[in-house]
Amino acid sequence: MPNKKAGTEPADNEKIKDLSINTETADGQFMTTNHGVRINDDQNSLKAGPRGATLLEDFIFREKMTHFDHERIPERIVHARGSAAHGVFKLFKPLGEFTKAGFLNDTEIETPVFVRFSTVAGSRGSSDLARDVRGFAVKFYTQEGNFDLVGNNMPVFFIQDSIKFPDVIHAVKPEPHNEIPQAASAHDTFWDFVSQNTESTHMIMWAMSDRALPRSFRMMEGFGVHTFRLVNAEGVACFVKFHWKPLLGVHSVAWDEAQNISGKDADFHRRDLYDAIENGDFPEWEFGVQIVPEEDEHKYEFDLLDPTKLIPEELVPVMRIGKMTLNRNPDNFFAETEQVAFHIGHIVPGIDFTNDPLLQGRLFSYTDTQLSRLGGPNFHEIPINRPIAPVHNNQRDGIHRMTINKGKSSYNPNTTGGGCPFQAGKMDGGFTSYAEKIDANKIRERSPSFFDHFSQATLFFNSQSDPEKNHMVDALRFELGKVETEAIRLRMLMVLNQVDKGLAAQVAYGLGMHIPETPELINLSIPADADPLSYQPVKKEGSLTESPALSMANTIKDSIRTRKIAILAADGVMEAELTTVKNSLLAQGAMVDVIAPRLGTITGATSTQITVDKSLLTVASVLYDAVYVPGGANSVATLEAEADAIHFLNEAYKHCKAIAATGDALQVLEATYFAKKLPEDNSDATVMREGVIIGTDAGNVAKQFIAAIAQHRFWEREKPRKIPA
Ligand code: HDD
Repeated sequence: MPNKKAGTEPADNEKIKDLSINTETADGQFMTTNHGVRINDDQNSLKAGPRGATLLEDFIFREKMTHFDHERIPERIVHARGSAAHGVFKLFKPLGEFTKAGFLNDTEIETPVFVRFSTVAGSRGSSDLARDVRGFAVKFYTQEGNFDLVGNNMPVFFIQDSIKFPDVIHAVKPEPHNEIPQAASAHDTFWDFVSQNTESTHMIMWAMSDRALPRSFRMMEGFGVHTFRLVNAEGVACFVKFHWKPLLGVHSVAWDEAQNISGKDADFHRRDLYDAIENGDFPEWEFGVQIVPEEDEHKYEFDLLDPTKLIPEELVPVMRIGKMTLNRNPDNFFAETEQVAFHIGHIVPGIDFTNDPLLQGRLFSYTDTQLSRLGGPNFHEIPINRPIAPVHNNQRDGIHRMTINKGKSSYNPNTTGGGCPFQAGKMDGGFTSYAEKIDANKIRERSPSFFDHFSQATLFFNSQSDPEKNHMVDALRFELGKVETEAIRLRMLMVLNQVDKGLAAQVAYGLGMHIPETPELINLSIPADADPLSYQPVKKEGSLTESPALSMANTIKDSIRTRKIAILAADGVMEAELTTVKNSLLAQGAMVDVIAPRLGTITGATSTQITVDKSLLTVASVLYDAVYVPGGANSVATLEAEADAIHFLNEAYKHCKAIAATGDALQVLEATYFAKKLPEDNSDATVMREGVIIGTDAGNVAKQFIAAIAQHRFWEREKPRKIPA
């Protein structure tokens, strides 16, 4: 079946619908057993008299209960907590020079996609806001079969060889004796592992950065991590790294905020994705590639096959070639989000693997895990996993087989089935592996080109803005502060000292510790009898000391689309001010909630009834990007005396969000802890300082407020003007 052409209704994996039943439109249908027998009462079990024992004969009860008892399947061993959406991928720059993959050549087709975002360490029911890597897995249903890009929101990984994967995951998961802590790396076993496994150092820098606390899945970058290969129609190959660039920019929340959100709304990211799609604010990413010609394989001071290294965008720019739009929420969480099975080995002709030892091991793990998670070898028949390309082969039977293969031929070669299915030659689009030349000894060893564990960790740290660096220091103080074994903390300080002496010193200060005078180089990959210095990277031409692309401070900050803004109001609010600011925000695509001490409506100063969206009790400032307080004597008096409203504002200030007030609402701000940090100029002019906007002209305030929200956060006020909240 061809992919849908642009201009028709959103492309879709139509086969998903084959078995679907819409409970909302199944009007007039009788309730039945799973075998089609109409049920006349499913609320009372069959009993020996109204007060008697339940009878074993009750097949209606037994069937309902048995199905229920088996409703849960094992959660994913990692990435258990996830949220997903359907969408489309549209190419705008054909890549024929580099790959023959059809979906990367034809700008006319819309390729359906299904994307699942996730955290890594937590269980299915854990909070979205854990400090963690985020999974970013994309299934492209291309005409030539499914291509799964199973990536993360960070471009590197903790380990270089997948044989270590069980170790790093055991270390980060809750400790086995007491199953504590949930969805958190801040504990002994994780840092014990990391401090002895210095190849993790670069990834640790990312995990301790704000990237680990996304504001939204819609505001995260995605990375394929490994270096893959592209192969063109002539059989010429090049190396490639895949990127997703969010059109809303890359934004994060503060750590204190993240912890609060986990309590106030553990589904914050899931809800955000779902709501945005329901509102028609379809999340969008551009798809990018970094191409490295084969002959440049050894040009860089890092090894392209080493998954703990990135290719700085300043060295190899990201070429944007297409756009992905997520435009439909799943109909059923279990059927789609839970049962989707991604696999790094699902590739299509024109894309191929490299010898990255992390990638190679993943090729085994993904099918293996689905066998136990989804119960057998036929998980490709689950609707969400079915390709839109036709499937014909001689695989048969097994648990949960859905396909009914007709005829007697299930082997190749055959004449009983007319020789079908035929193997596809090269001209028919048959997949052929890239003919890489291999001539090697079998060994269990790491290439010395993988031994530099610190240069890019330092590059990442150096590339951050001051607030981002401060957050990393705080994150490390927090995480290591939770580590109970002093020797582990000490070892980590020695590791950090090799990344940046200032960073290590600041973390050490927070921990009340000293870094040993002569830190040893801990690097278990280097042979024990070798001189560590002999494994330091040789600086090559073009080596960088900073990569601005790595800092979120340099992200796009030009829009407030889909940002959530709170308006605090009570009876007596000045409707004109509220409406002016609210309408200006809505016109820019923001989402606005009027929040009052109670639900229902409030009565404005000129008696208008204003609908209240949320009560102060059910929300918190951590669930919003900015807050505005309109004037009006009674409203101001109520809010001034309302502890939850003052707390709301204090928290918004503490988390560096934009805050606006018009007219006499300045009085409400004066009841906060940050009052004395407000601009002194109290004249009619609209004043904006570090994201706090005060003025009498609601139109002017709205304009400046919008500019401030687009900046996302005013991190520069965080350290010098810290307040309690
Ligand atoms: Fe993995 C799931 C991403 C290394 C083994 N992985 C999984 C998911 C993502 C990633 C996004 C969730 C897919 C979904 O939403 O269903 N994994 C990565 C990245 C890695 C990585 C970016 C490094 C570059 N993974 C990795 C290694 C192994 C695994 C080295 C084992 C050798 N990953 C798995 C798994 C999972 C998985 C156990 C659990 C559930 C699943 O596969 O379907 O097989």
